[in-house]
Amino acid sequence: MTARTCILVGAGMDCGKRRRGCVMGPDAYRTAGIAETLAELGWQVEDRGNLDGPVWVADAPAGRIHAREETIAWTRMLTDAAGDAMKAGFPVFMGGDHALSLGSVAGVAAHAATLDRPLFVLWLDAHPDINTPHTTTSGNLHGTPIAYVTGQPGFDGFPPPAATVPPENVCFIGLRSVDRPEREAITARGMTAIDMRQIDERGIAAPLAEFLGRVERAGGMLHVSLDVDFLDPSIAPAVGTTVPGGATFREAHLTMEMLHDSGLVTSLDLVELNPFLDDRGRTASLMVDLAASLFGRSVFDRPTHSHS
Ligand code: HAR
Ligand code: MN
Ligand code: MN
Ligand code: MN
Repeated sequence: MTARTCILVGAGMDCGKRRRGCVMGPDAYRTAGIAETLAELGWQVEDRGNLDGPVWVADAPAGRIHAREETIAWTRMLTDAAGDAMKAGFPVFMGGDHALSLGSVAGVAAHAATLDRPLFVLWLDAHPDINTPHTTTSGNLHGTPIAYVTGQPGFDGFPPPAATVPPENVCFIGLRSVDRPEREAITARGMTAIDMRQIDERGIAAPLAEFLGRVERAGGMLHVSLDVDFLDPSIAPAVGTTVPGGATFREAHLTMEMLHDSGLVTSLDLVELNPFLDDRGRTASLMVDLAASLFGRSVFDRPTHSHS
């Protein structure tokens, strides 16, 4: 059997918010050994290097949305790169801040549409990132990718996504910082939202297994977007938007292990790592270890598809 191919795509996008440093993310993952780690797990690894972001583009006129033009340029580039990478294997988008998911998910959705398969998105994050350019109070576009990829209005000037993700195919896990318009959008659109209280009460495995069962019954593809702030800041300090009360080390690994066993995941974002804020590389290393769990690292072999 030939090894499956994992495509590393570096995208040091740093314009989705004001605080800088995510530009260093892709190289921090490489320094933490992401390619070697996945290769040891039996994957063929192809590192496509870092996308050349746009040369800085001025917003004219400067508006309340931060770096709108630069984000539009990155979104076009990432949409194309994601479509290409999906044809070649299992892409890992190494960010970069979460605004990269406007493009990564749009490109993955377009690819799924060509295969006539439904796309599901698992959003592992303290935040649902479902503001639109109209509802955002910060003006930071890293808080908007879910609105863009589900086809919400307000993204004037952005390329209209070739295919959108049905809102009911999105599952958030780890929520603990949600703006009022975001809460209203989640409820109105019937999206699955597992907040930290539910994880406290039910554990993380039960709600995740329910969602994976839905993906499987639909014959879906699954894109996973892992924001560093999904994790508790005590284990993952290298992010500009820490929120206390996040996923523990074992909750995060169990999530990745179950995702591996499901066999459903077809693409992954690793986003919001800001190496400038890290403590001797521990957050970068933890993110690589979590990717390893998703790509098959386990203490003992287990039967796959354990959720069904
Ligand atoms: N909801 C807030 C806003 O729109 C904060 C968004 C922060 N997002 C991230 N990524 N850090 O999840 O500005
Ligand atoms: Mn996010
Ligand atoms: Mn977040
Ligand atoms: Mn199964």
